[in-house]
Amino acid sequence: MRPYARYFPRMPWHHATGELSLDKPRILGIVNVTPDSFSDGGRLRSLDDALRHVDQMVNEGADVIDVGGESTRPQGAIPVNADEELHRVMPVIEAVRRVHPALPVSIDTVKSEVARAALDAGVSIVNDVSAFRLDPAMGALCAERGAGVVLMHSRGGVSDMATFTHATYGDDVAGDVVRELSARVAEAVGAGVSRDCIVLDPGIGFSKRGEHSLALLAALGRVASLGFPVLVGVSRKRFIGELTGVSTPSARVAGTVGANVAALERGARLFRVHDVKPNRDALDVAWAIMASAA
Ligand code: HH2
Repeated sequence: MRPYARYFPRMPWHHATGELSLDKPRILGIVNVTPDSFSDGGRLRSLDDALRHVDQMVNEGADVIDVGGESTRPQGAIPVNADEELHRVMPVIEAVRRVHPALPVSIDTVKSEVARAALDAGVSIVNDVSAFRLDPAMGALCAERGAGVVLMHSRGGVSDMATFTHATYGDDVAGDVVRELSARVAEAVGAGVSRDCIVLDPGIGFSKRGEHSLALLAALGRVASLGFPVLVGVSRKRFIGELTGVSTPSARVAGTVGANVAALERGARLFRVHDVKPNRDALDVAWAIMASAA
């Protein structure tokens, strides 16, 4: 088999308002409506700011907009209640749906109450960084609505999942993550979620030290071999700062691009990023090279 043939073609990702073909790298542009996110907290102060940011990401090639109203920042995030989270995300979701009606929107939440309101407002995808661990009602809700779901690997709760509290692995980090993700898939499928709605995410930086994130990215093919499309969220993360010495998260763009291209080559098809343009260009060029060898 030629080197990349196993990655072509991919089945589309089904979600609540249609499907997203995965015959090229797909980008989820991040909209954090949070005062405390680790790299961009408090940046979007008004609805106009958020919409301008969305317009820019769409013009730069984002395929999906991922809206989140609760930070999981490494320095101990402060959990928010559903009312506060809804108060933050719903105006943005409603405005994006109005201005870009054909654009799939995903909601980054661990709460079914928030996911339900977002789906009612036309959101297509539920991105749950706890993979339905923290709210058991998520599975049935996503199944009933035909939502696309991102099941991300993590351990612990919102306030400690991005810390090292639960970062204990055996010799084979990827093996541990694949086993735990498989259990989350079983839970989702058991709740009625269709297999073609599921995307898996290794949870880079979540309950993982730098060495764990690197080992996982290196072995990403093992996550891909579970048979679901793979999404990675490396954007501006701490392990990139450790490798490059760049301490300001927003300056970690080049390191982010490097990690995303390496992930693409190892089977990732979806990329959650803050900086769309540099990632779009790099992933498209890397993909063209891979496709010409397939
Ligand atoms: N990372 C973050 C949040 N949501 N979702 C998925 N599927 N994968 C990820 O890796 C992921 C995610 C954390 O990053 P960010 O949104 O930039 O920061 P914060 O949690 O501080 O808002």
